[in-house]
Amino acid sequence: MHYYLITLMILNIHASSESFKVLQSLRLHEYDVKSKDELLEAFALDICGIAFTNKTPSVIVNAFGPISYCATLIRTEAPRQELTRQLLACKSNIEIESLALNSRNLETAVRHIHEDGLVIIEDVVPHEHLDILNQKMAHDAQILQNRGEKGPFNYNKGNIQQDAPPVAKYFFSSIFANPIATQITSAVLGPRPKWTFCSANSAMPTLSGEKPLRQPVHSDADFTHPAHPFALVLNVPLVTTTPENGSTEIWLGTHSKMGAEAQEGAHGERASGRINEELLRRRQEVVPPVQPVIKKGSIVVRDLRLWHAGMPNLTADIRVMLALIHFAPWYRNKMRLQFGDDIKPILDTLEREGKLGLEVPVDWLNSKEAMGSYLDRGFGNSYDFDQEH
Ligand SMILES: O=C(O)CCC(=O)C(=O)O
Ligand SMILES: [Fe+2]
Repeated sequence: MHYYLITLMILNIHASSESFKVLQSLRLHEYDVKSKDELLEAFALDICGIAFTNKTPSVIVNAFGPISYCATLIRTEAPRQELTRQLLACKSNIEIESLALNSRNLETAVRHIHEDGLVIIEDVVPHEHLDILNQKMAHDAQILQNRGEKGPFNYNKGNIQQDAPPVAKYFFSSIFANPIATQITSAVLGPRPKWTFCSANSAMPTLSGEKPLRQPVHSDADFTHPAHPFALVLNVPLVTTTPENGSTEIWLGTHSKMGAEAQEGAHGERASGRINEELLRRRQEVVPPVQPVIKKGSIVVRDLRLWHAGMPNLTADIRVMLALIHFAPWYRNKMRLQFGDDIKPILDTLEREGKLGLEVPVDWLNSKEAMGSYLDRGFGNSYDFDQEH
């Protein structure tokens, strides 16, 4: 249909007034219009409309040529504005979703993960998706904070562990199965990393009358672990993070220096994985910690072993940061995700189209049930990231 309309439009654009009449008499279309300009506008509207009502990226990409060819023929203001809006919306979606790093950039990312234990990839997640998730999760964070002592807080009550709502409405593959993130984790950990942790940390605004509290510097790998990469955390802040709203303090290069012997606090305790103070003092003299500004739309890839600390949020707005973990394919961790079953077709489609690139062990719940239980999970250190020995 698209090609048919385009062909007719081209014939009509170039038709002389004589042959325009002949073309009309052939009744090749159903538009009831009088002038050539009106007819061309009708063709242009349908060509653009067909592209945008079919929401498949491949169709939209293929339609960019015809759209740019015929858009100038749309004279009415309302559809012109709608076309601009649709084009701007797919700018981020198509560019980002079909993106992969070239080999030089992938090498840079892999090098930084090996050398520093962390790399930040900017502009890889559409802001519209982050905004939708942020609205819901900031609201949920408040609910969890209100549980006080019984809530899933990490080290202190200013940092809440919380899952994203595990149903299709909030499952954006641009976030949860981001192709660039998977490209990087696969390059470091091996093909088809296992995604078995899907949660978030929320730095809460300091309550009135309370002191802003920071977490102790810690490693999330609070157990005896391999001395080579085995797990990478994907941190996706839902808003730009800064030292003011609690950007995580990170200690670059500490992932490969020491293991569990540097830590205090047994696994399972609320405050496990704390790095020994003397070791921190020594490391600070070599490479002091940093609290980077991380632009909204970025994904941070962090070695699970890296020393870091959640920091106080001094603003009035909650800072939610997703934390997904990809484990190496050979790593024998038994964790499984719990998702609502309306996410299954999304993952199946990604897999069928070769876009998933991950093993995703899931216990499927009825989606209603999933929405009823996702806020009842544990604090961060209650999860066991160790493997079978
Ligand atoms: O929220 C953050 O910035 C980091 C939190 C964290 O590291 C943790 O709770 O283990
Ligand atoms: Fe942590």
